[in-house]
Amino acid sequence: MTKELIFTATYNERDNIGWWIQEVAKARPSSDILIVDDNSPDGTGELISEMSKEFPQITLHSRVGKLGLSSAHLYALQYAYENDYDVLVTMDADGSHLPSQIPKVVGGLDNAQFCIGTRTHGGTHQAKKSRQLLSHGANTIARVLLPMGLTEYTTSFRAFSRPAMKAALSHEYGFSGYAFFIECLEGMHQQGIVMAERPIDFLDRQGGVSKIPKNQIVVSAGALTQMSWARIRRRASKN
Ligand SMILES: Nc1nc2c(ncn2[C@@H]2O[C@H](COP(=O)(O)OP(=O)(O)O)[C@@H](O)[C@H]2O)c(=O)[nH]1
Ligand SMILES: [Mg+2]
Repeated sequence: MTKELIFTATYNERDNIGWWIQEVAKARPSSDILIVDDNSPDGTGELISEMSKEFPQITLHSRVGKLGLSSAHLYALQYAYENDYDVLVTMDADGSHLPSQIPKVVGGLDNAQFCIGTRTHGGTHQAKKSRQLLSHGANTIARVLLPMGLTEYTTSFRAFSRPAMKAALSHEYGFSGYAFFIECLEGMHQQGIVMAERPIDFLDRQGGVSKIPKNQIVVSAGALTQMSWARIRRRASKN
């Protein structure tokens, strides 16, 4: 039987995490759940601890403070790899990603080693217009600067097989924040990981507010340019 781990990171998600846990348990009753909480001041960690009595499949990793999303995702990759999980699913806990669509994203691993949920090609982007424009812009630039056969680069709704986990972990990261999610793809692409996409619906967060600093948009644009240059330099040094 496939050993699967569903992961999310939380910072002040008390309004959403109860729903998320229940929906994940409904969609994937025999999968384990890992949550990395950064000592959320709103008591998200306490609520998760309380709910883990009803849902023993939950492992809560509480960190001392807000250490950021990229280090939480790297922790999950390491945890899944070291604990012999066959599949790792990563997603947001705020209601933007639907746990009912986990089977769809994992289904992409039938013919690939990694699958990302896409908001185009049959997927939908139902968040507010400004956010739709932002991710459309970022993904269009990424397709041009870092082509790898994907339409989606930025969403964190992803499924990793073991070879994909290993490849993502062995990459040396230079960026954090949103750029980390693009760099993770670039790292796997460089190592020849076969990638697929499956359509997903992306909704506005249910409750609470976004924690990603707005300057991440500029940082990510710079990161994309640097990754693209690095590709060109690698190609030139091979010839
Ligand atoms: N552990 C942890 N989780 C975080 C941090 N920043 C964001 N998150 C979580 O990561 C997910 C995505 O963050 P969100 O604020 O919704 O970003 P946005 O959707 O890009 O606006 C949510 O589940 C957040 O609770 C962080 O610094 N640490
Ligand atoms: Mg969000």
